[in-house]
This record gives sequence, C-alpha cells and structure tokens, in this order.
Amino acid sequence: NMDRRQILLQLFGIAALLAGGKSIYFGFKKKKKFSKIEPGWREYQNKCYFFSTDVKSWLEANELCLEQHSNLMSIQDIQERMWVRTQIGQEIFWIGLNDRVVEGVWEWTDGSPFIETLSYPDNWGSDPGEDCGQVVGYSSGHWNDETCSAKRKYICKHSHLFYYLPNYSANPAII
Ligand SMILES: [Ca+2]
Ligand SMILES: [Ca+2]
Repeated sequence: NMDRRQILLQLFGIAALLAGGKSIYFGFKKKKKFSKIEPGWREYQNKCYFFSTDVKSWLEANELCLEQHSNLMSIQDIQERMWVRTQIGQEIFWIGLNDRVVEGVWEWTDGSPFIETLSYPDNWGSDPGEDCGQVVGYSSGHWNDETCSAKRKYICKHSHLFYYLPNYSANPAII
C-alpha cells in the first residue's frame, strides 16, 4: 500500500513538472504571438512583407496576399526598391505592378502611384503579352513584366506594422 502511494506521489510530481514546463512553453509562445509582426513576415520601415517560398501565378499570388489582408508588394521609393533587392538574392518574385486594365498603363494593386523613375518593365510582346510585374534579383532588382500565368514566388506587403496585433492598443489610430 505504502509503495503504491509513493509511486502515485512520484507520478504526480512528474505530471506537475510536465505541466509546469508546458506553461513555460505556452508563456513563450504567447510572447511570440504578440511580437510586432506575424512569423514569416519581415519588417521594413513600419511595413510588413511576406516573401513566399512557393510559386504561384500572378493572379493566385494576388488572391493569397488579399487573404492575408495585404496586397502584392508595391515599391514607392528608392529605399524600398533597394531594400527588396537585398532580400531576394538572384531570384524573381511577383509584385503588384501590372498593366492588365489598360495596356501600357502601369498600376499597383494597392492603389499606390506608379513612379516610373524607380524602374520600368519592358512590356515585351503582344497578345497575350506581358502584363504582370516582378522584381528580378539577378538584374539588380529591376522590374520586369511577364505572362501573368507564369509561376513565380511572390511578395505580399502590409502597410500597417501593427495590423496583426489583435490586442494592440497603444496607437489604435494606425490599425
Ligand atoms: Ca502589357
Ligand atoms: Ca518583360
């Protein structure tokens, strides 16, 4: 009887230890959850960027960004243009640039103005031609356009760094 009780006590002790460890683990997880941006997203100048590891058509990539409350990346100034170049190595990533509405009229999917001095796609070919924009790592991050059905990695951008903080209230105006 005594032995059984001791065994039970020991088991209880082990269980308590495990439970304690678990709560420490969850405490850590909780802390991670409330860091500034979602895991997998990168921060640059108060914006969040997601660099995919899988390849999608431009339209699929656009949908996936929208599902994450973001848009395909727009590039608005020389700093952002140079920064993205440092992030993509030699690879190609879809961005939000496109001339799908009016041929030769470039737009960003997030409604930002197109600043042509930063870079300019060659808009090669016609019917169906090239309507969807990408950044090309091996070409110094220059913008190119390609057939929209091509499968490429893609970059989503969210303009509000704290968007993913469900309980963040220090500055609710920016959410
Ligand atoms: Ca075009
Ligand atoms: Ca092109």
